[in-house]
Amino acid sequence: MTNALRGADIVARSLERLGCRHVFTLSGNHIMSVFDAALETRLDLVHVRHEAAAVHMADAWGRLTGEPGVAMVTGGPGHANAVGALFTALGAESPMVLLSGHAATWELGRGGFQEIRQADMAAPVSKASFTATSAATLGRDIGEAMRIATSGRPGPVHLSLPSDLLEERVESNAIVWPDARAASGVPALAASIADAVLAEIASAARPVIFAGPQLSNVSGRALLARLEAAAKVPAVILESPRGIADATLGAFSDIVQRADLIVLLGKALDFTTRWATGKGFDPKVRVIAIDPEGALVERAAKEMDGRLALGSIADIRSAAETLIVRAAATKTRSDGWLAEARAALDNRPAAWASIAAQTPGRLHPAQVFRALRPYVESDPDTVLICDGGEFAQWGQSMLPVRRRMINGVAGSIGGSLSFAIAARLQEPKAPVFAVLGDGTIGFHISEFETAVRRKLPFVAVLGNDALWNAESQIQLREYGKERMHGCDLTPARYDLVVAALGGHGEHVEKAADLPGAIERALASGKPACINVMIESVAAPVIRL
Ligand SMILES: Cc1ncc(C[n+]2csc(CCOP(=O)(O)OP(=O)(O)O)c2C)c(N)n1
Ligand SMILES: [Mg+2]
Repeated sequence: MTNALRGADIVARSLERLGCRHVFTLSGNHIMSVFDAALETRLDLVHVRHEAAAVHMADAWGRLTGEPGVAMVTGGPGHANAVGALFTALGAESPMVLLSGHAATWELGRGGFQEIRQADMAAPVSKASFTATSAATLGRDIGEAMRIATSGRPGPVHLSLPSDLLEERVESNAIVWPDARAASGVPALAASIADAVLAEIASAARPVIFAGPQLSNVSGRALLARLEAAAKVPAVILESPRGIADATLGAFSDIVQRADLIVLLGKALDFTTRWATGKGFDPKVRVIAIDPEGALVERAAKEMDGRLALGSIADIRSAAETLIVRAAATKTRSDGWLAEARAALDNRPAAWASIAAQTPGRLHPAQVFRALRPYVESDPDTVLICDGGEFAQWGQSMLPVRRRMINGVAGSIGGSLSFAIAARLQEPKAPVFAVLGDGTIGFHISEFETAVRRKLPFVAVLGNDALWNAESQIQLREYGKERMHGCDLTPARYDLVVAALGGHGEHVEKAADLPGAIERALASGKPACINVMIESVAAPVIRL
């Protein structure tokens, strides 16, 4: 067996062949053979403090680069910890692969160490979830997982790797390496259908385009901007659980209410779109659904009950390109409607420019983000991450950026510190800001140790109101002031925690002190946390 490789070597080398550079991981018995095999490759193991953080990092890598991020965790409890974070990646339509160690095949059904039905467990939060069955085909399995993660609507894929297959030796001529040229299988938008879509747009008075989260990265936004300019149709990404009412979209609800045609470009007709019915919509509004998944086109047809003008299964990016090319040949619309929509999108209440806290020693979130804005705008490549409840939504709507990651359609809080670490691995120079709440920082504060160890600086701007405010606001609204409980926290000094972990900490109670704190945090070259004491105010509402 001279040319034989371990299954673990096949895994590591397949990842390398497929262009993977960083593996976000946390060690464990089932995967130590892959750690060992990685020594013979250029793979960089970024090891973290909780398996969910590894998944969040792979998710962020996928969102930022469009290449599948890779997380690797151990079996049983490691896998269980990782699974929750897949929900976030699924909502964000992020291409990523979770590789989980797994009890040996010969142990299965016999009460093996950390044995659990891992593929079943991850299935509802993955595009595909499966377990490798032979050492020789591990490479093909990894290639297939990567292909599924990136094709059609991108998303997370889980693959479990039984430990005995990782240890098994396979002769080199029996190894099935990944096929990097495997096709995505999702069709392009036919020219005739593109023309039919453009004809519908031409005959509509007030059309809008809703794009899905998969277009929320820099290249997706640029593509959508080109489509908007070519078709003269306002095009927005619905990536927040607040959907059309996300304050990032200003007063766009007013535009949607008047729309007579909605083109869903890879956007599921779901709660974020309010299913295009009810008082926020013209009862006669028609919908076009272009989606990589037939089931979602069918769902749109059913939901719209006769008002689906057209449905087509197609790859979204190539569909947008086809529409741009063919729009050049159709008669141009006047600029009026698009100009109106852009004005609505830019709408921000005038009061935001001067609003200030009423409580001494506390800042209003708007004060925080007015101070942060010049630093965010100092570089076109700045990465902004918004995570948590009310505070972060102020940042989301007040800070214009090209590169941003938010909790996403999943509405799951806690990923931001991991997102920031992955962003810094990808972005060598521009500032990386994570804006988050004091409740949210608790999920993964230990990742500051990862960032310190790996020398990956970013600045976390923490709005500390000693409260899970978003939920507290629900209690206030729904049950009354006297029934608010179970959401209080202490005004803990998270900046001191970060300093103790080797990072840079700042504590701010006055607006005038914020610019200095931001500058010192950036200049420290360390992962930093600015603990800003804020007033508990509700998230910004521009339109309901
Ligand atoms: C994983 C997860 N757990 C719980 C929630 C519910 N939730 C949404 S926002 C929020 C409060 C966040 O508190 P904090 O980070 O302090 O931000 P604040 O609202 O106070 O600004 C909670 C508990 C959620 N969306 N996701
Ligand atoms: Mg809070």
